[in-house]
Amino acid sequence: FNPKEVTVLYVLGGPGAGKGTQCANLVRDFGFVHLSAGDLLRAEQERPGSQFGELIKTYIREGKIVPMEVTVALLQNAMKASLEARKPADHPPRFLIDGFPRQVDQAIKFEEEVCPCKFVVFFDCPEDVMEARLLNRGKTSGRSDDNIESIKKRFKTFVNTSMPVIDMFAKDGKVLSVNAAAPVETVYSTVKSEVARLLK
Ligand code: UP5
Ligand code: MG
Repeated sequence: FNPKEVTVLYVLGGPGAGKGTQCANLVRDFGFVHLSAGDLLRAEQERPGSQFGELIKTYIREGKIVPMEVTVALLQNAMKASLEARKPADHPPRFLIDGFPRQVDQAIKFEEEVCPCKFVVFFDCPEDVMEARLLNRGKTSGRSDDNIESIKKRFKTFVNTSMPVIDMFAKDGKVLSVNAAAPVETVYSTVKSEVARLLK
């Protein structure tokens, strides 16, 4: 596909910052297609015959970043499939890439070889708030990484490896930073008005 004809936003933030929750709101109001890299990896892990199933399982439980060849291919396939399924009357193609890129080299590869982003939405949230949310979600989520051991590892990876991605885009003035510790509706009212403004 032609990158000039699609709009991509990266939705970033620590584990449990509320990326998925806020993406659902943006889908409803702006007609984005939501692609969560974590969801795509979990689906690939479950897919019978996947050669990456075991690898993904281990990386997710350990809070480590899956080699980008796997993630970029899953994202690219999902973008292509979504574009092929479009009807002419649909919204112009807009994607929320949720939870990716998580490492500077991934960002550079995606920007150069797939599609540069228009801007980054960064959900900024203190660790104690994220930890409480994830432990609470863990009671029902069935996610293998919603336990205190995995959560601590995810936080470490976020600080050491993923924050530099946000810092890199911030140097180019491409980051919309939102306080994600507030209630869902408060966070979203800021996101909604700022995204509407920045999409223009
Ligand atoms: N909640 C949300 N917002 C709230 C608010 N404002 N107030 C109160 N509660 C709020 O929310 C988490 C929980 O908090 C929910 O219960 C929600 O109701 C509540 P959610 O919207 O799910 O937060 P999100 O930021 O999406 O959290 P998630 O756990 O999905 O973030 P992660 O970044 O940890 O998970 P992801 O699925 O992106 O990745 C998982 C793993 O996959 C990674 O650790 C890694 O191993 C692997 N991965 C890669 O290797 N590469 C990738 O590119 C992507 C993932
Ligand atoms: Mg999520």
